[in-house]
Amino acid sequence: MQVSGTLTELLRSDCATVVLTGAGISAESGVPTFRGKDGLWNKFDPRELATFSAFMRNPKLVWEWYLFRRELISKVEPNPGHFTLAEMGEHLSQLHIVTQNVDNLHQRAGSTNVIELHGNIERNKCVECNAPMAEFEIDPDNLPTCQCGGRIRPDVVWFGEMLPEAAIETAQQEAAACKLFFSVGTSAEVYPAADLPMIAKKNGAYLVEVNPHATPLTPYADEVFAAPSGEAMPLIWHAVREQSS
Ligand code: BJW
Ligand code: ZN
Repeated sequence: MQVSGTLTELLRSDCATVVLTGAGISAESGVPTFRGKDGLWNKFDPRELATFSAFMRNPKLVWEWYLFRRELISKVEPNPGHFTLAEMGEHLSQLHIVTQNVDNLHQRAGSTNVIELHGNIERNKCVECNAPMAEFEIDPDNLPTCQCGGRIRPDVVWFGEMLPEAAIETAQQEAAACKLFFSVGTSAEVYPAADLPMIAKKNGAYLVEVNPHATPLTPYADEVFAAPSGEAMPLIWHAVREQSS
């Protein structure tokens, strides 16, 4: 794996940089991805688990699925991909992390100001009034309700639902304004997140993809690291730091 001079120069110039992450960045921590051979959607049907109508039809089933994943996520640790991004954030004044992940691992690695496009699995909210509910322990046989009477659901974005307005608007603005855009560990198949790299590219940004497998974005990338993010991100950052010293 080689890091180009263009990429190290861009990072050294402290230019506006956006990093879009997906499930692949957490794969090396032991969090399953969604698509592909070992992906969650290979074993579980998203129409029964990741839509609002599925939740209203069978809240117990959907909650059991989210409780299982909460438990799994609570037991894993951030990996070198997350830690490298956190370290980059300490040195680069205009680094923006935009994640599709709901697992909190960027924050646990030390990144601040992470834009969460698809919510956070640790939070709950009311289906009626959107009020947050802090209680973490949920009993699937005795599901809680809000003061308003609405059902409590995980605060994540399901298919067919709008993304949090401020999060997607800020991400789109940062994508349009950046000079360097990284797409890390995402299949780039789910919209509107999948538009962000192309927004950046159309506005002149240098597009870098980090993913062991090709995606619909690969032909448009200026530089591709066909490797796990836990290896590629430290390598890239090391090349920048080495040049600076
Ligand atoms: C590694 C690695 C390693 C492995 N290192 N890499 C326009 C066109 C077509 C369709 C639509 C459109 N606009 C909207 C839609 C509909 C839909 C959509 O995009 N569908 C597509 C599937 C076709 N989008 C929506 O419904 C969104 N809402 C919306 O647009 O509202 C407006 C609207 C409403 C109604 C109609 C029209 C418009 C909402 C999307 C919500 C997505 N929710 C989920 C679940 C979140 C909660 C939960 O966790 O349970 O979000 S689905 C799932 O996919 C999750 C992810 O965030 C998201 C993206 O997946 P991601 O992160 O890319 O993971 P994978 O598994 O796909 O890929 C992992 C990658 O990692 C792979 O490439 C590996 O190779 C790689 N990898 N190891 C680096 N070590
Ligand atoms: Zn309510």
